[in-house]
Amino acid sequence: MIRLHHIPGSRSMRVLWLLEELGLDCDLQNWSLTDGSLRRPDFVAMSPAGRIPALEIDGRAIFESGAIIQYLTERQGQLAPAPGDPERAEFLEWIGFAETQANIIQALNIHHIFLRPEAARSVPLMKLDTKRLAVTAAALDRHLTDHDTLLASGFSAADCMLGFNIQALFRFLPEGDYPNLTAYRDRMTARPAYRRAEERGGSDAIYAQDFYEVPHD
Ligand SMILES: N[C@@H](CCC(=O)N[C@@H](CS)C(=O)NCC(=O)O)C(=O)O
Repeated sequence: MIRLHHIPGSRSMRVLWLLEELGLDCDLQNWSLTDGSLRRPDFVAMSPAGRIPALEIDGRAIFESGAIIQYLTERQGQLAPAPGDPERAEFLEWIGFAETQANIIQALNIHHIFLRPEAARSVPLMKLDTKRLAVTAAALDRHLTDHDTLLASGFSAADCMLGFNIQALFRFLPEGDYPNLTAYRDRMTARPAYRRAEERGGSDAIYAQDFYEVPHD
């Protein structure tokens, strides 16, 4: 039995999408970002920082989405260049890049959505993080000028690592500024496995607005 600890619209979407691409069934256990349950000892025993996702598989629980993605590709021998393959370094780079970008999205989620009261927000930090996110989106957009997928050899689990980012980043950046990234998002979200994951995982539980403008000082 494989069990994914999940919150709709969060990084666990990366894992759910990859499980669907690999044809692996899983049991889903839903959690909440706001009810304090991620700090419960039973959850922290699986994910010590109290973060989603965690994956129960092969008699243990694995935390950190990048580690889970690599574990699953190695276990199944699919959707990743093997060690020694010329594309291996690039695969690992994109796994790390996706998490760098996700951390900026997370900071913006905190500023725009979770931090209360509004007076506690820092407009300079919101501007800075929006600019830092734009740098990562522009880098992806440049890369995707001549790539349909992150790796030249085709779809891989590195694309799944962007599975939470490609939806969330356009809450803070205008789609029109990133035509290649927008087209990539549309290609990836049209994949049957992505659609199955979205249907199973439930609709995003984080955003109440389509777009969040940086407030004025
Ligand atoms: N590097 C971790 C980050 C996990 C993470 O921060 N997940 C968010 C949801 S997308 C979370 O659980 N946040 C709860 C919190 O920050 O308390 C990973 O990739 O698994």
